[in-house]
Amino acid sequence: MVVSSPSPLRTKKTRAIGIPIIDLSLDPTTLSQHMIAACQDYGFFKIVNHRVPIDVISRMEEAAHAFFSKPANEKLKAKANPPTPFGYGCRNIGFNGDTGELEYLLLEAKRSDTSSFTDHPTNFSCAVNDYIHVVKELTCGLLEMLALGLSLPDTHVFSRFIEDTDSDSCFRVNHYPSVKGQSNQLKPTHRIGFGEHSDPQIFTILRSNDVPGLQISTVDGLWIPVTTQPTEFCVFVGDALEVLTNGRFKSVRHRVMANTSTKSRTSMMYFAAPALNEWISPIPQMISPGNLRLYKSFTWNEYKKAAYSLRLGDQRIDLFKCH
Ligand code: GA4
Repeated sequence: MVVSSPSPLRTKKTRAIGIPIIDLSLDPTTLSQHMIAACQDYGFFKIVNHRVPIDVISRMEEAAHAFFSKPANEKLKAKANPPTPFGYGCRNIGFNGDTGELEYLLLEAKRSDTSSFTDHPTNFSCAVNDYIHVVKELTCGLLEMLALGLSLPDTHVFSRFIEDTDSDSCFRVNHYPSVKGQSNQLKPTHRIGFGEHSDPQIFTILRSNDVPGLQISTVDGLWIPVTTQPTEFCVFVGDALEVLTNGRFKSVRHRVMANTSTKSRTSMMYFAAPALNEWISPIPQMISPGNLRLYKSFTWNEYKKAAYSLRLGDQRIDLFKCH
C-alpha cells in the first residue's frame, strides 16, 4: 500500500491509492478541503500534528495496560450484571451473538465512573477523563473544520451535538491478545478480532499501539490494512454524519483481524455521539434538486435501539433511507 502525504486528493479521473494522512498544521482552507475529500472518498483519514499532549495519551495507555494485565476474575468484577453494553467485556460484542478475539472496556463519556475497575480508581478515572477531554476538543475542532469547508453558515452545526452536556458519546479500550500458536479450526490470519461494521455515531477517533489488525473497506469493497504510528490518530465517519451530510460523507466499514503478532494490540476509541433526544436529519444545505433527500429524520435514541437490535455487520442505516 502506498501512503501519500499530506493527502491523496482525488480528481475526477484519478483514483487515490493510499489512505489519506492529513496534517493539521496546514492552513484552514487547504486542511478543510483535504478532510472533505477524505470523508467523501474513504469516510476515513489519519491525522498528524494534532497537538494532543503526549502525557495524556501515555497515562491512558498505561492505565489500560494495568487494567488488562489483571487476572481474569479481577477484570470480571467490572462486567455489568444484568448485561448493559458498558463495563468489561470478553469476546461478546453487543447482545445478538457477535463475538471476536478481544476483551474490552466500554464507558459512557459523561459518566466514566471507574471506581469498581481498578486498585487506583482515582488514577484510572483521571486518566480516562483527561483523555476524553482532549479527544473531545480534537473532535469538535475537526467537525468545525468540515463545516467551514462545506461553507455551512453555522460552523458548529456538527460539533454542537458533541459539546452538549447530554451527549451520548462513549469511550472504548480494546485489547486483542495474541492468537499466535493457538489451535482453532480457522487459520490465525482468518480469525476476527472485531467484525466488519460501521460506527453508528458521528465521528470516531482511534488511537492504537503499533500492532496491526485494523482494516478499512474502500467504496469498491476492497479491504485495506491500516498501520498507525504513535504520532497519529485515525478518524472514522460514522452513520450519523453520513445522514447529516445526506450521504455526501460515507460511514466507513472497518474490521480488526485477530492479532497474529507476538505482542498485544491495544486501541482506544472515542465515539462522538449526539444526546439521546437529538434529531438526526440531513442538513438543509445538503439537499438540492440534484441531491435529493436520502434519509428520514430520527432521534439518536431510535438509531441506537435499531443498532442494538441488529447484528454488528448489519447495514442499519438502510432502515432510515427515504425510498
Ligand atoms: C460499534 C461501535 C462501538 O464500538 C459501539 C459498538 C456496540 C457495542 O459493542 O456494544 C455495537 C456496535 C458498536 C454496533 C451494533 C451493535 C452495537 C455492538 C452491536 C452489535 C459501542 C457502538 O456504539 O456500536
